[in-house]
Amino acid sequence: MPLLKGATSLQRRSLFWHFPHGGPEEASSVIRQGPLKLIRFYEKEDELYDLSRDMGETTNLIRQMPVRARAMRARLEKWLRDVGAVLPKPNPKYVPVGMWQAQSDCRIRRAGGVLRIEPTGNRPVLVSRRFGPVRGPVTVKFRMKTVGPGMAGDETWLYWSNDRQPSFARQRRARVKLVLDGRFHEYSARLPAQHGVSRLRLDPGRARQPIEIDWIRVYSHQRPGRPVKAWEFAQETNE
Ligand SMILES: [Ca+2]
Repeated sequence: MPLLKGATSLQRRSLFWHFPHGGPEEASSVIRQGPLKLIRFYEKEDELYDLSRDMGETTNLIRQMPVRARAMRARLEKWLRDVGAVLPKPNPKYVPVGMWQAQSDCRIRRAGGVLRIEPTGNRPVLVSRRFGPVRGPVTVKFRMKTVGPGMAGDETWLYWSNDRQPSFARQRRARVKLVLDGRFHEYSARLPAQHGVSRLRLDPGRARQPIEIDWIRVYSHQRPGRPVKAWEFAQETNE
């Protein structure tokens, strides 16, 4: 606790954690100041929570409180330097694409504002990286284009997992019937996620031609209207 012996008595007391493990995806460092908890992830955007109102860490305040978040991030960086923390090394083979990864039978990339899934086998599967948990039930909407009849399976499966149930299993999935006309359509799936959602898996269906996803948005039934999580695939750059 290097802070406790410091003479900066006017400085707000901070607590720190550092988790350099679990792969670059999960590695994080944490600073807590009063009710505020900032999580610095090493391969995705920081998250900020007010634990006095949000013990479940469902509402990321990083955009509402940018000044405070920057100050906490700077304080955390200083602490990591002071203690000589070992930081996770980026894996050069790991190329995040809008926070989604190909898990099997496909390659994915961003192109022209969409996530393009190029099947390399019969059962393409992609998974999101972990995100701040969203309380269930949720509705996931996505805009997707698949190829014509005869060329693709006519259903997509959406799986969810959470910290209590980290694996993807048949008990935690929803089926979406597809329109196979080679055009974009909006689809919607209700996930009765009792213990929340912190990761998604999408099995877009059997296809020999590329499938395109324009966006994926997650809506909490507790706060309908605006998505609580969204991937727009708008930028060509990696995260
Ligand atoms: Ca898009």
